[in-house]
Amino acid sequence: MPGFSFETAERTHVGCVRKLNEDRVLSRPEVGLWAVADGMGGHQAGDLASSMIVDALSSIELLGTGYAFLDEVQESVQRVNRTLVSHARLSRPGTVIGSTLVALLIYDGHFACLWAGDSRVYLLRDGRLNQITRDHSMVQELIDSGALQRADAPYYGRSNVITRAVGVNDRLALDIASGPIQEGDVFLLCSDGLTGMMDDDEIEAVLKARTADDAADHLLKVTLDRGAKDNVSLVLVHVEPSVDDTLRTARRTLLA
Ligand SMILES: [Mn+2]
Repeated sequence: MPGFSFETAERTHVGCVRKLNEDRVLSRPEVGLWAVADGMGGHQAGDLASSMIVDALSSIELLGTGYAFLDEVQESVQRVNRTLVSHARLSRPGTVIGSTLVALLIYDGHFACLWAGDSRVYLLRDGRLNQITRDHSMVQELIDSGALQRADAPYYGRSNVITRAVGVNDRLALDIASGPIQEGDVFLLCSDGLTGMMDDDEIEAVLKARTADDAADHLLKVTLDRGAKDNVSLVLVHVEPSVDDTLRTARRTLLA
């Protein structure tokens, strides 16, 4: 099994309209863990929710197996969920202190994404961009039921209504998607502040042509140039051969 290394870039910006950035990003290439959380609730509550998630994921240690790693991430998120739900109960009735979450874990040649809400993970592989996550949103439910055409989704008025989030219910179901990684893979984690301003084809074109840092700058710039109505956050992870493997190959080539 060849080793992999990761070139990563992350950006988070308040946007052009909002006063507060309630998004949070996490990038821990040394552990193989990245995340985007998009908080909601106003009065600093959304800010609190997304910060608590990212703080919890910041303290996870590298564990012995992929399953243990995934379990630990899930348990951390569930703990935050319980804390937020009880916090909201002690507040004014109707108070919501919630956040979306997308997390990407990479361990021993495999990835796992877990998520709640409408933040997304995309994978660019072999020149094609695919959305790995499936939004927990009103729009996605209407598309699934056949009541709304995907092409009409950008014009649907309640595009920001989500159907699942961390901190909203006692029971939180996190969806999970997983698979093997390969050299050249590019993962993009992002909040709806990006996907609300750029479509998938545009994002694909940017990811294909640029390094992680360059692509991150460009995606943020386009979003801001178009008036970024929401906070915008993104994390890019380029999967590359490990430095050790590259040196070994080079040495073999020299000796040959
Ligand atoms: Mn948002």
